[in-house]
Amino acid sequence: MAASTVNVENVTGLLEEHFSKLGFEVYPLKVGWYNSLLPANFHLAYPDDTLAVVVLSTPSMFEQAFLPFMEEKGCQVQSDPIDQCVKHCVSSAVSQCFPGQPVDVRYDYELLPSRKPKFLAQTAAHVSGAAFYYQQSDVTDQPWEKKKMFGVCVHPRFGGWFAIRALLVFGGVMVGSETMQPDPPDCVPSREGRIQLLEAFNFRWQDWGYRDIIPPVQTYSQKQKDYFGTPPAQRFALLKSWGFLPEENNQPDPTPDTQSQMSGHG
Ligand code: B12
Repeated sequence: MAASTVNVENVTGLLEEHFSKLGFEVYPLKVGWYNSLLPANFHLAYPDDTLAVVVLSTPSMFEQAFLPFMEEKGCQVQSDPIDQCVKHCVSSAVSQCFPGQPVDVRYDYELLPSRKPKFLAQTAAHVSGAAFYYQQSDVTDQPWEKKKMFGVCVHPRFGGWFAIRALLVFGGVMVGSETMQPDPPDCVPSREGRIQLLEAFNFRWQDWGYRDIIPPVQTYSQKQKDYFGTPPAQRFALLKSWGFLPEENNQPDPTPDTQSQMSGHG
């Protein structure tokens, strides 16, 4: 597609068409909406009106994209299989939908040399209107004294049963100034609900209760729960037991501390 004909509607339209059968959702945003909330060291170095698109995985990504990916490419997978699958899906979408066009693709698991994430997934999801980002500061009269509580996004349809996978920045594609920033649906409006959400996410995230803070239209299948419930280091063994990887497949090298905690974000 020629750069001059590219606009927000056809970028999101093409991506939606490509991704809809793979269990991903896409939401457009302006770089300026994102940068205006962040300190300079997190800014995306593009003009404020530049188009970006945040990509989420929904519960059906596992069956619609991941299992078929493992079936086809499983033998070649060396690092985190979900990350590799997402990368494969996003890079094929970009090269098929926008051949020859420069698109800056950033994945949730990628770090800058400074060890900071390449983009803040939750802030991007919030400003695109995809999922409200509930932070400590959204609770009045906080009960936690000085403790730092990590924030969590809630999707209006999937609750916590989704992940934020990538940000695509379309340098040179500008969003019209008439486009208003959408407010994400505030699905957890009460103080009590927000306390419950943040405590479940920070203290009991392993039991996944935070994901059901609102009734979701769909959750992860039992197979997907088994996968994400398995520690990352043991997932290759689980995939082998499902018949995906050849017995002789080498395990990847153990990853350094923060990386190994972060990989396998489901
Ligand atoms: C590092 C990281 C971790 C670290 C540290 C956690 C943290 N939040 O810092 C560790 C390893 C502990 C971790 C753990 C988990 N993580 Co984690 N993690 C990340 C990662 C890679 C970066 C987060 C980060 O460093 N943020 C930096 C801090 C400074 O950002 P911040 O607190 O949001 O602060 C900014 C905002 O406040 C903003 N801001 C200021 N004012 C305003 C106003 C508004 C309105 C807004 C919107 C923003 C805003 O400015 C601040 C920066 O200056 C993200 C993916 C990504 N690329 O973003 C996933 C991510 C946050 N993790 C995620 C998950 C699910 C988990 C786990 C449950 C693990 C799992 N297996 O799934 C656990 C649970 C957390 C816990 N209880 O400990 C999900 C959260 C999904 C969601 N629904 O929100 C993410 C988004 C990954 C994903 N692919 O979806 N994680």
